[in-house]
Amino acid sequence: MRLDVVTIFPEYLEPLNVSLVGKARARGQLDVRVHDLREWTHDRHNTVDDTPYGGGPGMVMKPDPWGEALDEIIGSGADGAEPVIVVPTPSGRPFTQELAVELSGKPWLVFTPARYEGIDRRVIEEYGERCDVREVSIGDYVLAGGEAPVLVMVEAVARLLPGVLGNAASHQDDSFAPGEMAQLLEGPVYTKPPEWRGREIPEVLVSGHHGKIARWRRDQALARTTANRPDLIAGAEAGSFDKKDRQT
Ligand code: 6GU
Repeated sequence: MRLDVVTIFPEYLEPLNVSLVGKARARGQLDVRVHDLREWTHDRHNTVDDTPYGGGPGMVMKPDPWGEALDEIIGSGADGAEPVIVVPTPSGRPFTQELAVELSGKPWLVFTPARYEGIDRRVIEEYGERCDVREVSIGDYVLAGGEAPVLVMVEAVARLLPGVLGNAASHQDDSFAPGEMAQLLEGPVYTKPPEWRGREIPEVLVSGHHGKIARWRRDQALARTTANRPDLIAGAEAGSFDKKDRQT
């Protein structure tokens, strides 16, 4: 998968050299290209923003540098290849595991994190007519720019790529993954030693009884979801609960 990021803070994307994403790059599973938007400015001050038409606080990112950057980057793809353009914005559609899975199936993503009050609307319109453009928010709070959301989205997508996670099964039971535990948060986990500061692990986990362990894990997941995300329980279909699920 190819990933391009256009930003005025390329150094903010340094974490893409580390850990899971960094290793996927080193192995050639990810081709990540971070670009400085100011390379597509032509004035002495490398201006990327200006005052908003209609007045109001803050600054708006000018369309020209974005247009030149995106034309060049999109044009650099293989014959006829078109990226999905992901525009991080608090006004976008929610970034979900479902969207991460969809994006992980695309060959090429271009991220356009903005600072200030966002990008001149005409840029989104223009590329919306040429490519698949997704305006995406990572949650109901406001950040100073889209760079941290790009780190979040790239990590969520990269770990779904074949061969990127050590164990392909390790995202099968993720919170929010489809399947038997769909809509449930993951329960607690334990490792050695069996007793730590007088605290013992739940006995069922060393019982060797796989049915009982599965039942216990599901009850833990239900309890945690009820406490932390009651909206997920309320939104789940009745059919996603079995008769042994304790209803609270
Ligand atoms: Cl994608 N950008 C910004 N600036 N703030 C956000 C966001 C994105 N998602 C949630 N808050």
